[in-house]
Amino acid sequence: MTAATHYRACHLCEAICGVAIAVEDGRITGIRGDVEDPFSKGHICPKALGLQDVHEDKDRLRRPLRREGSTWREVSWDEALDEAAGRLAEVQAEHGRNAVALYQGNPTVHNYGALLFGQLFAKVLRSRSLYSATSVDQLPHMLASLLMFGHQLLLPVPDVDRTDFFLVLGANPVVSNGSLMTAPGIEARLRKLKARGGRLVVVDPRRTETAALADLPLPIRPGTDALLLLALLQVIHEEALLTPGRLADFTDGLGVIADLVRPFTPELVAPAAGLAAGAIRGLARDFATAPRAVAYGRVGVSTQAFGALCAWLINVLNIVTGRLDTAGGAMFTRPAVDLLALAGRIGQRGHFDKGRSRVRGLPEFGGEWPVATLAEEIETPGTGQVRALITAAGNPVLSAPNGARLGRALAGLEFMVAIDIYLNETTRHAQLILPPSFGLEQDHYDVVFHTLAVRNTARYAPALFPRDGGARADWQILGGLAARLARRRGPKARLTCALLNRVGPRGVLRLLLRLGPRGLSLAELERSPHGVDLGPLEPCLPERLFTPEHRLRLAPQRLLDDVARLREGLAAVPPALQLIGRRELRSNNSWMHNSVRLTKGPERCTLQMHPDDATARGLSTGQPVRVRSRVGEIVAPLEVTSDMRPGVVCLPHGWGHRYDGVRLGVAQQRPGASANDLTDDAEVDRLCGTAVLNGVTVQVSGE
Ligand SMILES: Nc1nc2c(c(=O)[nH]1)N[C@H]1C(S)=C(S)[C@@H](COP(=O)(O)OP(=O)(O)OC[C@H]3O[C@@H](n4cnc5c(=O)[nH]c(N)nc54)[C@H](O)[C@@H]3O)O[C@H]1N2
Ligand SMILES: Nc1nc2c(c(=O)[nH]1)N[C@H]1C(S)=C(S)[C@@H](COP(=O)(O)OP(=O)(O)OC[C@H]3O[C@@H](n4cnc5c(=O)[nH]c(N)nc54)[C@H](O)[C@@H]3O)O[C@H]1N2
Ligand code: SF4
Ligand SMILES: [Mo]
Repeated sequence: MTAATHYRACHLCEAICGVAIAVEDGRITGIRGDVEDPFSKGHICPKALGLQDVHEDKDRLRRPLRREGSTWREVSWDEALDEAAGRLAEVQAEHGRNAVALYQGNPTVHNYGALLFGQLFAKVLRSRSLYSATSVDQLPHMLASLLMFGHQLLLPVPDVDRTDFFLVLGANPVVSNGSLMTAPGIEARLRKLKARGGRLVVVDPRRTETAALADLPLPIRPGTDALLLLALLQVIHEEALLTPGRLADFTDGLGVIADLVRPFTPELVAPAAGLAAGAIRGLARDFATAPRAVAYGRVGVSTQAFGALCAWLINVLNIVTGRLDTAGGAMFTRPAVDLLALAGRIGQRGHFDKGRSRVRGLPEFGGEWPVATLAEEIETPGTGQVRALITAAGNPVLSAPNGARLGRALAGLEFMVAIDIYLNETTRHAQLILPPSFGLEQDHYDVVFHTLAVRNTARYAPALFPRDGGARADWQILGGLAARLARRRGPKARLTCALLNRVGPRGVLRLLLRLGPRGLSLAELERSPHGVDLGPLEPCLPERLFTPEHRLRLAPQRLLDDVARLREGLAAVPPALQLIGRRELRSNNSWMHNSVRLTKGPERCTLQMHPDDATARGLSTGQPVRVRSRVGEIVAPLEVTSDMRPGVVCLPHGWGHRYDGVRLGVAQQRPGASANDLTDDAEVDRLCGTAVLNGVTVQVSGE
């Protein structure tokens, strides 16, 4: 019998916890937290066990599948890749390059091979029809960084371990384990903040697990955070609490902001935001006068009607109070692989609105269109109509707004290929499914989340298991498709593909580490299986800014202009019920519901509603209720709870495993309903095209 312990970082969420996986005779016998990981110090969440469950899941696909009528046949890798590349090339030859679209989903960013080779594939595809989960997620934060700091990836991270005052808007890190804030064991970090006398304020329409820890929960009306932020800034200006400090030396637009915020008094915004003016005023004073403070916002503020304004104003609040680039404030990392610096050096800093989408005229961001427009791009005839699609690690039927419509659109494609480990709600529409090996069969380095971490660390792990007979990694599939397309493109593309396929992601990583600010070698990391600590975040401005002359742009015109739209909304009568989302600890977007361990217990896909709203409709806990929106309706069991703000109901996303042909035996037994059968693809943040997934108008009645 051979027994060993393998150390790696869990790749399931942004927290990158170190895990210790015990293996005997090629089988996992236990997964626990790696106490020697200098960053996560032994913390894991229940999902870590899901690494084993997904690895061993008999529904997980292991061989390429080709759809033949209503059945699937296993085919060889060469056959599958040749056919996929051939069909994509045909569609492009007949209808133009943009007739083939690519959608890349969330697991891509947790898999450096998929990330690097996804870029290569997109380049060789030469289509402008690119989509990803960014436009249902962090796009507004990236846009704010692009417009203010000159680089879409230069994202500030809240220095939670050193702050005295943590203002959280629209995030639930105790459950999500943090986002755009890699901080394993965040709950313990928040408890430490409080133990050292610090304060936690959580702005959220729901009393979440994070809000439950707060000194001050502020149950805001969905979609009104930008108004709250303007009012906080108004008080700070009116009461002369401005303290930009050394930031003033390289900040443009302080005066513009002073003028902008003047009318937005707490009294003006309080009724719309559903908060007391006194509470807003008090919060502004406390934030501005705390020794160290930081404002931070996530999904609840980015996937709403004014996401870009929120992301911007959070940065503004941090800047005018001198909290940016200072310990305990919002800081930037110096990661061992500094992709953004490398990209910045060759002029790739991101771009916005360099073109408009064909059907609805939504702006591009970073070379991608908002996924809210994908269904209509498939359905609407004309030059540039999308007729074929590649999905890579994405499940947009459950994760994009009006997912049911998107599903119908996918059914009408001429050709679709999915790179995915499951036959699910999205991939069932493909003609070919190319399943990659799962995480434990791949080596791992987090190029993205070390960049967003509250401490500089680095960690590399080799594959735990060999890829079983002939399985391929995401990068090999993407690289294989790219190489086949490249044959039709010309010598330069051919050479690039051949070279990269030869070097592989590991070779690229070795180079990226060497080129990085720490000059690390892969060998050093391999000798440190628990990861290496590279120290706390350190001030780096203005040098790290990518704007001309390294100046902070506090008042970009595009954002200023959008304030008029916000102001119009002030007078609007809010709908009787607004839907928001939630995440829960044992679930990961749409794709971990096939684990018995993670899904057993009480039904999780419930509609939460405040008792007053339930009484008014004669509804009670446990009964199935019908939820309707402009685009669709679902039925879900009701959960009456005073955790909800009156007028707001809450449903998690990622459920709805109800379709024929899906191969998810466990998930299908408790399918739940999809929140994105209610979210509306017509509703986007009009400035940047990000989907409005929170604050959706709905009606609820008994079944
Ligand atoms: N209503 C509502 N909708 C939301 C959100 C919300 O809060 N509310 N959140 C949004 C957010 S933040 C995000 S990031 C998106 C996510 O949107 P998506 O990325 O489209 O969806 P996921 O559910 O993450 O699906 C991941 C897919 O990748 C597959 N997969 C898992 N691991 C691998 C792998 O290693 N390789 C490959 N090739 N495939 C793999 C899974 O089987 C699954 O099909 O959803 C968004 N949608
Ligand atoms: N367990 C688990 N962890 C995850 C995931 C998961 O599915 N499950 N998904 C991962 C992904 S892809 C991401 S992007 C991160 C997301 O990480 P977070 O953003 O921390 O997670 P959410 O739970 O979506 O938090 C959003 C919060 O915004 C609130 N909210 C909704 N509308 C509004 C509003 O208008 N204003 C304000 N102020 N608040 C509002 C919601 O009530 C919710 O509590 O989590 C990651 N981690
Ligand atoms: S918190 Fe995230 S990274 Fe840590 S064990 Fe859970 S899923 Fe994995
Ligand atoms: Mo996300």
